[in-house]
Amino acid sequence: MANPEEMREGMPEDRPEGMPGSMKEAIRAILGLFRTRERFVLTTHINPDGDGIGSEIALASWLRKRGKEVRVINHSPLPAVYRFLDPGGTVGEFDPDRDGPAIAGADVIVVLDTNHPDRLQSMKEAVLGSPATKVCIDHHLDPDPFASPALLDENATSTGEILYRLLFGEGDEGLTAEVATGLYCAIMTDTGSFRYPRTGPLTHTILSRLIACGADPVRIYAEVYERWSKGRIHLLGEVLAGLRTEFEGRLAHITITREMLSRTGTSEEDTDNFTTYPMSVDGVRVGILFLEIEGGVKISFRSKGMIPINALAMEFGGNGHKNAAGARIAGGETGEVRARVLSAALKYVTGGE
Ligand SMILES: [Mn+2]
Repeated sequence: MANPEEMREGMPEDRPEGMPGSMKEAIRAILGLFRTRERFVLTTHINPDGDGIGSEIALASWLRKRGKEVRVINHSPLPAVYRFLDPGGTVGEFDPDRDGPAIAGADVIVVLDTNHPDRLQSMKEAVLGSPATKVCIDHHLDPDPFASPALLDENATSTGEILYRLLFGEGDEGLTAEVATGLYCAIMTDTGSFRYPRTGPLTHTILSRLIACGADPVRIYAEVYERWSKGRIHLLGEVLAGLRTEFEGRLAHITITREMLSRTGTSEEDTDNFTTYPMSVDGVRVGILFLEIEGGVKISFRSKGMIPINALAMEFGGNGHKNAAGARIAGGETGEVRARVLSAALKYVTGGE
C-alpha cells in the first residue's frame, strides 16, 4: 500500500472542505437550472448500470416533485434487474421518431454517469443537436467538454454520491424514499456493495441519511443481487471452471463465449460483476474478463492497489479508472485477442505495487 499521506489524498472526507471553486460554481449553476427551467430530459450511457439508472430515477423523482416535466430516455432498454426502481415504467428506450421532439424541445438535458457523448450511442446526435442546455454529472476520467455546467468528480464513488451532494448538500429536505432508494442503489452497485477503494466515511454518512429517509438496504440488495436465473448460475459455474491464472498467479482471467450464453439462455447483462471472481483469488493483482460480443470482444479489466489498469485498457482503445476499466475490440478471434491482451498485461502485473 502507498504511504499514509498518499492514501489520505482524495479520501472522501477531505472533499467537502477541499471542494474546488469550479465544483461549487457548477453546483450553483445546476441548481439554478433545476429551479428556473421546466422541461428536462435525463439520460445515461449504453448498457446502463445501477449507478446510471439509480441516478436517473432519483433526479427524475426530485424534479417531478418540483413540478417539472421530466423524460428519462436511454439508448438501451431498462435492464430487468432495475425495474424495481421504476414500477411506473417511465424509463424509455430511445426511439428517434417518438423521442426526437422531446430532446429537441427540452430546456435542459442532464447526462448522468458518463462524460462522453459517444456513450449515448444512438442518442448522441439528437442530444448534441438539441438547443437545450447540456448538464453533465459524472465521476469518470477524461471528460469530453460537451456539457456546461458540468459537475465532475473522479474521486467520487458514484454519480449517485455526487447527485446526493448536489441536491442535499444543504440538508435532506425533499429526500423522499423514492429518491433515497435510487441513490442507495447507485452507490451500492458502483462501490461493489461498499468495498471498492473510494468508499470512505462520507460515503457511509450519505448512506446513513439515505436509509434514514427510506432506502431499504435488505430489499435493494435482494432486488439487485439475489434474483439470478438458474441459467445465470450455470453460466457462472462454467465460467469459473475455466478460470486461468498467469504470471505466477498474479493475473487471473475468465472467458465467456457467445455459445455459453446461448446454451445457458443468458445475455451480456447476466455477466455483470463476474470480474469479482478472478479478483478473489489469493495473490491476484489483475483480473480480466473476456466476453465475446457480436463482431468482437468486450474486455473488463480490474486491478488492485497502484496498478493503473486503465492504461492497459487504453492500449486497446478503452478507458476507465485506475482499478477498473474496459475496452471493446472489433473483429478478431477471442483466443487471439486474449493472447494479445495477456502479453500486454505482463508489464502492469509486474510493476506498480
Ligand atoms: Mn458510475
